[in-house]
Amino acid sequence: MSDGKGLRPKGEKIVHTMCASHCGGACLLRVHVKDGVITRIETDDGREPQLRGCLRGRAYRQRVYAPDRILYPLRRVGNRGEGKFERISWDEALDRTAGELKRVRDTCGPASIMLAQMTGDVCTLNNFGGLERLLNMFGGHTSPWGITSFHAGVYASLVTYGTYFCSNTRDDLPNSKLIIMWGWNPADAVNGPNTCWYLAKAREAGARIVCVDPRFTDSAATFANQWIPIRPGTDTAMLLAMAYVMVKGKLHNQAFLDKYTIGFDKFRDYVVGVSDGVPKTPHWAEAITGVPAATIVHLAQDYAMVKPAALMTGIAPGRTANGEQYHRAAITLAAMTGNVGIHGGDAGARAWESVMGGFPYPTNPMVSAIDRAPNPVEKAYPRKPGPFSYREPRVHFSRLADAILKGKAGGYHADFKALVIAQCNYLVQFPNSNKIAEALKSLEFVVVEEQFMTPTAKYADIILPVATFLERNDLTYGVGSAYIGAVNKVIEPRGECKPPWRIAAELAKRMGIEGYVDKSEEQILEERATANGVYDYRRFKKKGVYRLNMLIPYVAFRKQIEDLEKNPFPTPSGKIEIYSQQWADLGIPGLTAIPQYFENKEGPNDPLARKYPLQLVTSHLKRRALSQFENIPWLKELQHHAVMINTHDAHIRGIKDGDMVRVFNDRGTIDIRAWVTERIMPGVVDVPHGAWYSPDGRGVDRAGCANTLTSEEYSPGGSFTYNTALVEVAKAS
Ligand SMILES: Nc1nc2c(c(=O)[nH]1)N[C@H]1C(S)=C(S)[C@@H](COP(=O)(O)OP(=O)(O)OC[C@H]3O[C@@H](n4cnc5c(=O)[nH]c(N)nc54)[C@H](O)[C@@H]3O)O[C@H]1N2
Ligand SMILES: Nc1nc2c(c(=O)[nH]1)N[C@H]1C(S)=C(S)[C@@H](COP(=O)(O)OP(=O)(O)OC[C@H]3O[C@@H](n4cnc5c(=O)[nH]c(N)nc54)[C@H](O)[C@@H]3O)O[C@H]1N2
Ligand code: SF4
Ligand SMILES: [Mo]
Repeated sequence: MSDGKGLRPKGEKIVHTMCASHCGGACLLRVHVKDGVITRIETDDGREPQLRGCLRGRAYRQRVYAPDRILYPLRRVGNRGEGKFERISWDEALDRTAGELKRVRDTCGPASIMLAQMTGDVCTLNNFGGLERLLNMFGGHTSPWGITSFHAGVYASLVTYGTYFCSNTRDDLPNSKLIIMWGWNPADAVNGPNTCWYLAKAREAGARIVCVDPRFTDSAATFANQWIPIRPGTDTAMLLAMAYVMVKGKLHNQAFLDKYTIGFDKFRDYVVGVSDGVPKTPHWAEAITGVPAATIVHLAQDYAMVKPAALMTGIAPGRTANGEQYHRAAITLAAMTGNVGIHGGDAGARAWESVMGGFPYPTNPMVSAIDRAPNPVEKAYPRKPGPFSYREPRVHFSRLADAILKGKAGGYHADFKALVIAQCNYLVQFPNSNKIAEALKSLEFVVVEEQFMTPTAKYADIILPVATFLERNDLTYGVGSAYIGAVNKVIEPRGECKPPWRIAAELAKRMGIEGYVDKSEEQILEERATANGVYDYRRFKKKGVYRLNMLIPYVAFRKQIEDLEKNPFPTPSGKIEIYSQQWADLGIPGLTAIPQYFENKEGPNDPLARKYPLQLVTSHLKRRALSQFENIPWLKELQHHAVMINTHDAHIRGIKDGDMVRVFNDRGTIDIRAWVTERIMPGVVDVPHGAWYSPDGRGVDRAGCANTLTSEEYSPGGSFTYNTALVEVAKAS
């Protein structure tokens, strides 16, 4: 029955809200509610471009009413990981949590309390910061460092451009004549709400679209004229060879480089081999990347000569062992071709959320409050030098398990006793799940804020039940698009669930913290919204969205390019730093002053490749958002969780499409279905991450969780290396 013209069952109302799911799409949801129950979910059907929700958002009803939803506070009664819990009251759960944290703080010191907090939903209030502030006011804690998604992208952008607000809005894509989707797959891994819409428009307008990716992705299948498969972790080599072609053919934009950049001469010397005797020729790159030299030459020529051109670099190639070099090399090419700061161009830098460049978007009030409640554990330490600045002592997020297991004996600054986990499926989403499971078993106290009995939650002593975004108020924003979304409470929280910020506020009371919050939720949100340009808050809440008034697409660095004198780049030199003195000064091996290629450990030339000959990538799956939605039946029907393996690699291992196979290395073994296909290049396999780790007691993860196989090594700059790992695949016995 249509709902639009009042044709809806009696007593049913439609509430507009913005989907705040972790994919970052921020689409409009029109939620039908009858008698306090969600009956169905539709999406935007208004004017184009619509903020049209995907199947995950439209299936959110199943997430809210899922049978495995955690509705009450729980206390563990079985062993850690066993999943046996009993219901307790909020009073008991909060008292126990506050009591245990106090005990650890008073007996072992606040540094023994670790916080593992992630995104949950892309929201302003119920997001990062709430617990950080709480624990800071409590006496401090150990914070992790490292951004799971785009650490390399952010760091490279900060060093080279002085900011990570580097992207044009997506509505600028149709102005491009050439779009290079480099490890960028917005048709699967949502990258802003209307990205594919604008890619389609660009294609209709005649743009040539090329995809550089080990996989023939849905983005490639839908939009690309050409697919260039490349070995994971070798992108820098191909980018350098493209620079070589441009330099040798004098195709680069020297005037642009002279005016807006520093250090191109040193980069050129490295590229042509003056400084190290190795010219970075297309043949040199072919041997490393697997991309034919002629293909590299053609792409370099096209990128240099077709104007304007957008090098849309994804962040996945940055999640590799030397990921920051890839981002720096890509930015350098964008400068060499003069595509920075113009319509239809792109600065070649990317950090998933930072495409909001230049737009006000509502930051978490708690985060801004953190500066007013600094972490006492970190107070005595100086800020780290360089643009990625934080205070020690911290532990890289991928090493929390190692730190928990080894403590001071392993050179860490404390022995860790308690872990607070919030909006995070730590065991599933972080590298080396088997080791994380071991670490979680060893702790004295683990509290988890959850909506579901995830593998991580099974290791909790106390589980605090969290309301979904359909059961609470908040603000959200679209990646790469100029609007702010109202997250409206559509129904009352189920059971005894509470929004995360409420849980933090109630914990504060039990922990003896005063002044944690001094405003109502509504006050906080209205203030944030109006401070970000929403002039009619009531109307905004009703419509669910506030579109910022933009007459033309936003172009990052337009001001710098139009008038550099008045608007220098926010770098030390005021220019784009192809040569970075900041990195030279840090003296960290791998963070070189100019972009350089380094061969990754766990790459095809590693001796380990004799034992584990296949390179693993771990993509973001269309039907999940990270590990969320994994338990939703409607979505499970849409897509198998399977390892993509090339027909040739499968054939020599006797594997047929649909077979159960074992993917393994020294870190672990998973059972998973095989997807035998030409859509992935030989030598590479893809296990999409997010399956709920489920070890069988004999060392085999039956769920096929990618992080059972990934490495806790991080790149020189601190990027996670989810896409650098070697594995072997065999038929499951
Ligand atoms: N549906 C859906 N959308 C999402 C998410 C989700 O889980 N599901 N997650 C959201 C989040 S939090 C984030 S951070 C973003 C992540 O977005 P991305 O990081 O862009 O997503 P990925 O799928 O990891 O990678 C994109 C492509 O890079 C390729 N790739 C991997 N390694 C390499 C490499 O070394 N070189 C090259 N050239 N290509 C490589 C993969 O094959 C893949 O096709 O997506 C967001 N959107
Ligand atoms: N191998 C591999 N691993 C990866 C990646 C990869 O590319 N490869 N990508 C990484 C990236 S980019 C990211 S961002 C991280 C994400 O890592 P996580 O943020 O840990 O991943 P999520 O699956 O979103 O887990 C959030 C959990 O919090 C719970 N939760 C608690 N409170 C809330 C709430 O208020 N709202 C919601 N919606 N959920 C809540 C959810 O039920 C869910 O279990 O994973 C990283 N892991
Ligand atoms: S694309 Fe993301 S934000 Fe949009 S409806 Fe789907 S899950 Fe929600
Ligand atoms: Mo992410």
